[in-house]
This record gives sequence, C-alpha cells and structure tokens, in this order.
Amino acid sequence: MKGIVIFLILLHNVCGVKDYLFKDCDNSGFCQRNRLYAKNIAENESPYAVSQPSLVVSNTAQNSLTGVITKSIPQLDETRQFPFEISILEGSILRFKADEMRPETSGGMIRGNRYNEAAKWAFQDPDVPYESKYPVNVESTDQLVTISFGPNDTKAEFDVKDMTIKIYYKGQLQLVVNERNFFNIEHYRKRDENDKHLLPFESDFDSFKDSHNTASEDSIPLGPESIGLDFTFAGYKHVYGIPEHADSMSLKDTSESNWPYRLFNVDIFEYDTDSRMPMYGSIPLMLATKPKMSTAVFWLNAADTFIDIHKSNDVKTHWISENGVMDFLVILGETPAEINSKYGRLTGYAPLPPMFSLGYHQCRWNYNDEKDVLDITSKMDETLVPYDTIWLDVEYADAKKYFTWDIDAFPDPERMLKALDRTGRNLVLIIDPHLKVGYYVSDEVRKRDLAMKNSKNETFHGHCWPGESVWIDTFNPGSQEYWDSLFVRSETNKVMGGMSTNIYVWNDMNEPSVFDGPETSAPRDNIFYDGWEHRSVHNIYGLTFHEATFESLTKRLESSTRQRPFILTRSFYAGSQRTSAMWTGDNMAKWEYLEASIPMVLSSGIAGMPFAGADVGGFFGNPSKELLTRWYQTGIWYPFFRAHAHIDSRRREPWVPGEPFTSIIRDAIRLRYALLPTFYTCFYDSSQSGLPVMKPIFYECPHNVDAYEIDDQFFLGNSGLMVKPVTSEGATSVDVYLPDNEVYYEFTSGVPGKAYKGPKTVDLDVELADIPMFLKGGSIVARKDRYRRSTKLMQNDPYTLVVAFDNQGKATGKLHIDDGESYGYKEGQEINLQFYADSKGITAQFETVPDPTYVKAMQKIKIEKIILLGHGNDDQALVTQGEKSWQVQIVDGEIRNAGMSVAAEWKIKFATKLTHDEL
Ligand code: NBV
Repeated sequence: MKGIVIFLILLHNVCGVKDYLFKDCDNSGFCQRNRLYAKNIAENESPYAVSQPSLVVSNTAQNSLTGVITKSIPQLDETRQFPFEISILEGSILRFKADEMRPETSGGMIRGNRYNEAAKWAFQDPDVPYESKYPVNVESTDQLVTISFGPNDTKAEFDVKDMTIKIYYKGQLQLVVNERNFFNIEHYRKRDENDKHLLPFESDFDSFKDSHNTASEDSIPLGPESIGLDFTFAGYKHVYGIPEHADSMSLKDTSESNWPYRLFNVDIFEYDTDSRMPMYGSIPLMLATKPKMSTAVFWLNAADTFIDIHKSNDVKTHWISENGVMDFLVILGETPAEINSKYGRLTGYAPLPPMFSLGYHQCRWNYNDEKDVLDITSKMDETLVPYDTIWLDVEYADAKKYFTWDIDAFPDPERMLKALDRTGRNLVLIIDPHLKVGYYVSDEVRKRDLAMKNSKNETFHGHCWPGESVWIDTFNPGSQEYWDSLFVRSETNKVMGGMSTNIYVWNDMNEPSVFDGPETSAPRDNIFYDGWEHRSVHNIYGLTFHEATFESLTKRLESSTRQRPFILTRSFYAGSQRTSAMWTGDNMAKWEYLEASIPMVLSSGIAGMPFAGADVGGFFGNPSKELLTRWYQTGIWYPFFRAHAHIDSRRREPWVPGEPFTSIIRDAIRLRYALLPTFYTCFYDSSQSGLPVMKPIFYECPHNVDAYEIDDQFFLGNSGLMVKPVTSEGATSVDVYLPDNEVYYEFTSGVPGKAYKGPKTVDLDVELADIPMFLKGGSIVARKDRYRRSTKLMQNDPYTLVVAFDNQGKATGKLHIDDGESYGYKEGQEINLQFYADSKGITAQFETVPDPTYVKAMQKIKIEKIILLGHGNDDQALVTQGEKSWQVQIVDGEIRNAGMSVAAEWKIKFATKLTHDEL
C-alpha cells in the first residue's frame, strides 16, 4: 500500500496523469451503460410506462400532478415502481421528482434509499416555497395532463403514453423532456441476480465492480442505480453553464467524443484547456438562449454526472448520474438575466462582499515568515501598488496542521496581523479539510466522532499534504460546533490571531482531494453522516465544508465592526455562492490558460456564482514578463482578483519584472482600484438580482445572435464598461465587437478616445500598456482616482463620474455606497444614487431612503469631477444641491471642482456662455 501511495504522490507531483487518473464515459460503468441504453432504445420498446390509474391532479402549486412510473422486467415478470411528482415553485419554476420504491433490505450499513437531500444544501430556504404568482390549473384527458402555471400560455403538457413533457413559455415550445426516450432508472437488484434484471439491449458493464485502475476496491454495495434523461431545448442553438470546465462559454457538441461534460469535483492536476473533463466544482445548471427566450434546466443531483450535448436544429442533451433521486427544475424567462434572478431566488444570491475582498490579493505558495509578509507590504507601498490582502498557504502551519503555526517563522501572528491592519491590510489563511493524524484537531474530530468513515464505518484514513490524515465530515451537524470553537475570537485563541478581525479563510482541497484515493478523491463507498454513501453526496461535500467555515467566521466577526466574512473555496456546488468566492484552481503560466480564464469566469457567473477569478500569472511555471503583464491587465476584471504562484515558481510580485512591466502592472491594478465604486455597485446589483459581475456580451444584447459565442470580451455588470483583454503573445491589434446599435466610446486603459457606432467590429492597435475597453453610450460610471495603499484608506476619497451620452443624448447610472464591512447597509446605512443625464443636465436621486445619520456622516464626501463623453458645446453649468447652487465651468468636456456631496440629491443644468442670472 505504502508503495502505491508514494507512486501516486510522485505521479501527482511530476507529470500530467489526467487521462490515467480520470474516467471518461467509456470507462465509467453508469455512463457507458446509459449511453448504450440511449443508443438502443430507438429500436426497442421502453420498459417504462406511466400508470394511468395512479395519476392524481390538483390545482395547487405543490404536487400539481403525482403518479407512478412503472418499469417492467419481463424475464422476472415483475414491475418496479417510481413514484413521481410535478410541482410549481415561486417564479414559475417547474420541478419534477421521481424516486424509487426499494425493498427494505437494500441498505445494511448505509442508507438503502436514494439520496434526496441535494435541495437541502442547494436551496437557500430548504422549505422551498411551492407557489406561483399565476394560478396553477391542471386539466387532464386520457393522453394528456396540462399544467398551466405562468404568464400567457405557459404550460407543461405531460403526455401519459409517450412519457414526455413539453414545456411552453408564453405559448412557444421551449423544452421537451424525454423526447428521445432516454428516461432510465437502474432499479435495485441483488448482485447474484443482476443477469435476470437486464433487458436484452442493456449491458452489465461495471455494475457491481469498478474496473477503472484507481477504483477497483469500490464495493458498490447497492449495485447499479444510475438515472438518465434527455432534454431537448427546442429551437435553441446555444447552451451554457454547467461549470466547472476549462472550455468555451458556449458548450460544445459531445456526440462524437468519449468525454461528455462531466460534473465530478476533483483535484485535477495540471488540467488541460479545451476540455470537458471534470474539475474542482460542479453546478448542474444549463442555460439555453435564443432571441426573446431563455430556458434553464437545473439537475438537482450531487453524484458523478455526465452530460452529452448534440446540436442540430435544437440542442439535445442527455444527463446521466451515478445515483440519487431524479429531481430537476425548469426555469423559464425572456432573458438570461431573468433566469439568474429566478435561480438566485431559489439557491440564494451571492451576498455583497466586504470591500477589501474586491481589492488586489497577493498570494503565493508560500510567503515564508513574518518578515517576508511585512516586506511584501512595504515593497507594495514603495512601488506605489495598492493591495489589500496577503495570503498564507500551507507552509505557515506546523507540519501542515491547520490551526497551528510554524512558530519559528511566525512567532507572533497577532503582532503580524496588527502590523497589517495599520494600513488596512488583511490576512487570508489556508485551512483544508484533511487533518493530519496525531494532533489536537484530528484527535478531537475522532473523539467526537466527526470524521468521514470508510465502507466499514470506521474513521477513514488517507494521504494528503500533511501525510496520513482524516477528513472532517461537515455533513454532520455536530461538526459545526467544534469548527466554531476553533475560530472563536478571544484573547486566548492565538492561532486565529486573538482578537484580530482582519483574518479570513481559504478552503482548498475540499473536493475532497485524497492523494491515494480513486480519481484523487475519497472512495465512493465511504460513508458520511446519516449513513449516506460518499458516492451520493460527492459534489456537495466541498460546499458543506466552506459553509461550515463561513458560519464559524460569521460567529467570530459578530462582535466586531467588520461583520462580513470572506471565504475562498476551490470546490463548489449550486448554492456555494451564498457563502464563498471561488477560483479556477491550478492553471499554468501559459497564454492558453490566460485565454481560457475568461470563459471559465463567465460560465461561473452564468451559473449563479459571480465572485470568481483565476490565478493571475498562472499557478504552475514562470510566466514571461509580457504574459504576466497581460494577465494583470485581464485579472483586474475578474470579480475575484488574486495573483498566486506555485512553491517552485520564481517570485513575480509586481516589482519583480522591472520596467516598463512594473509600471504597466501598477497602472492596471490602480485602474481596478479607481473603478472599485463601479465594481462594488455591480456586486451590489448582483446581490439583489443574481446578475453576473463579469457579464457575457449576450446578456447585454440577448436578441443579437452574433453575440452568442463571444467569450473573449465582456461587460462589467450593468455598468456599460466593455473590455476585451489582450490574451495573445505579441499582439499589436485586437478586434473588438460592438454588439448593438449604440455609440461606444473608446476607453483604452480608462482614457476616453474616439466614438464608434455599433453594431460592428473595430480593429484597435494595441501596445503593451493598452487594455482595450469601451464605454457604452448611455452609461454613467463612478471612479475614485487617488492612489491609496488599500481600499480602507480610500473610504473618504472623492468621486469622479464619467457620463457617456447615447445616440439620443441620454445616460443613466447607479452608485451604491456603504461602509464596506458591516451589514449596516441592510438597515439603511447606505446610499443608492441613481443618475440621469440628457442634453439639458444631470440629476442624482436617492433610489432608496438612506438613514439620516449615515447621510450626515457621508456629507463631506464629494463628487469632484464629471467627465462628459459625447456632450455638446456647453461650457458652463449650474449646480443645485438642496438650498445651495453654484456655477461651474465645463473645460475640455470636464466639470472640475464640481463639489456636490455624494450623500445628497442634486441637479446640474448645462448652459453655453450664459450669465448666472440667465441660468
Ligand atoms: O496549498 C498548496 C496548493 C495551493 O497553492 C493551490 O492554490 C491549490 O489549488 N494546493 C492546491 C495544493 C496542491 C498544489 C499542487
């Protein structure tokens, strides 16, 4: 065993072993069996049928239709039963659920029923509201049950004979469920009876054993139990989402490949780009868009899942999961943004993060000691690079035992945290779920019986960074209390910096990654809390771990002013957005990974997880100076902006490459900081509506089919800022697509330039210092232009507004302001300004009623400058704020010394060479 462990660890560290380590469809039993079933069913009769007498209809949202699907097993002259229900959830979301009636004897040590708790983790409110704004009306004939549930002719037609569901939104067919008859639920059977349960066209490949080289010890106690179903997105050409994959944003046809898109959270070493292989996280949400319509399928399953895509006049998809109940939701809307909004009401929106976490994060594996950490901070200040957070990777801890410190390197963490706090800087510590055997945390986890178990129900032992380890089972509610105790904020809890409040957490390796386990994870027959097999809950484990950390950090911060936690997770599932940011894991310092990072972050946003980023610079290897510079220029647009590097890579902090690179990198980071008011407003919007922060072009113009595949440029939320970062070596020009019939102002690196009229492609010359950007006519964005060392030190800085007039000479914009760290904004300690501009002037109005004490405190913060793009020849203006009014000059299209408060409503009236009286 030891030899195998060393071999696998060596493989893990030395070479790319992806193909050897990970299962494609051909060598994954349940996927191969379902693909074969799908291939053969066209010429065969389906064993499944709806039992007509079982159907019960009700004109209510919950259980609008219930019944039983039967499966006949001719050889045994038996039928199996699968009770199902169709319900309507808030937002006109249709939910279908089918379970299996299994014999009592099926389980033994583990739960014998199918896993049915994915919703408990994915939904924000586990008691999901079964209700509809529209009356639910169910009508049935012998052949058809019609459930009407949404606006103007939104309905589901359940064809009892064909076992299909046709879903119409506003009268148009959007989705057909089971059109190709791939519906399949492998029913429970005993090992020695398997043959008798197979249909003539079915295979028994790997039903009771796993022949994959890393998984041969899987006992598969419940035998084959997969589920499969097809969905046809009618009249759609593009589907998106189902992260995480290092692939294009518009998903590819997989019919000719043995790699359907796979969702199975794994520690994938040196992942490839242009790949459908599984990665660290899974969100089983697929979005389809066509002009005026969007449809999404949310496949609520936590087991290993493959998704085949076949594109023709429709997009035909086949979903296959290893086990669990069949539970899916259909979300309908006119635009993709509407889908995000509805999906977010179900699974939660990403909350407004603390302001510091939108600043620049400096990470590397590792910063060696306290001096190193503080030197980095001083060097940032010397080179005038703003930064907010330094990160410590696994080496800070004594022998990688989390909740301890290597005291030679970090003798006094609290002292270090205080030193960082002086300039508003923060620390993020890595804490992983593997706990080295033989120290106080793992001992206590075992003592309290909180560890993940092996198939014999004994504490599971495996290998990870610290050597032999156990894993905390965060499905177990008892784990929370113990986890909380480790994070407690008290004078005596030195490991978490005593009373410090500028310490936050990074959860890595939570797929979970197990070096000597199958596909670098835990064995599938391991057992979690309540007797659930690891196989059933695999994709949710990472979420349970970062949620537990979030809870603990929330409790820690409750007694401080900085109440909003920040957690970064590598593994994630639907619902992770409620408590964590994510990053795309171990990328490489190569151009193709820089390019791939954009569609990856876009896909994450499409799937409701907007707070995402990729390691700037590339984790493995050493980027050239040009690549590093281009990566910063791209990274400033990731909602989560962190530079990170592998322990074997050379240092590459912004000052390392030297001139001109250092200055260009500094300017890029400063541009991010200048735009933080706009970023923060986009995050605020996202927390209210689920809108992606890095927003795909097709969200801005959902009816323009030419925008559907663009994944190398994007908008910053609804701000009107559109960016196309340079992601290729030696580029001297880039093509930028202006996607709609609107004026776009060139805004390269944040400097206003020429105006162009869309839709068209513009060819821009670029130099190394250039970040190709445009500001769309009709937008107003806010900036803070002064250099400060950190976001905290920017708090009282004045604002600049950039007003870009549209074809009609109008513009609008928004600005959200609060203290950036507490939940006070939920009680009115916030300012939400709405700006309107036209040829006559500009007005600012409160969108929500702010708390007067907050307004008073913010009164002194000014809007110092307004830059006007596409404005006429006026050269003067009159400002009115409350009782006061004053005259200002417009020089070179700018109002300098504007002087309005950011915490007030005001008006500006433009004029040409008029006296004050005439104004
Ligand atoms: O903790 C070390 C690394 C970390 O730097 C990286 O960001 C994670 O994705 N971690 C993985 C462990 C394994 C690295 C090969």
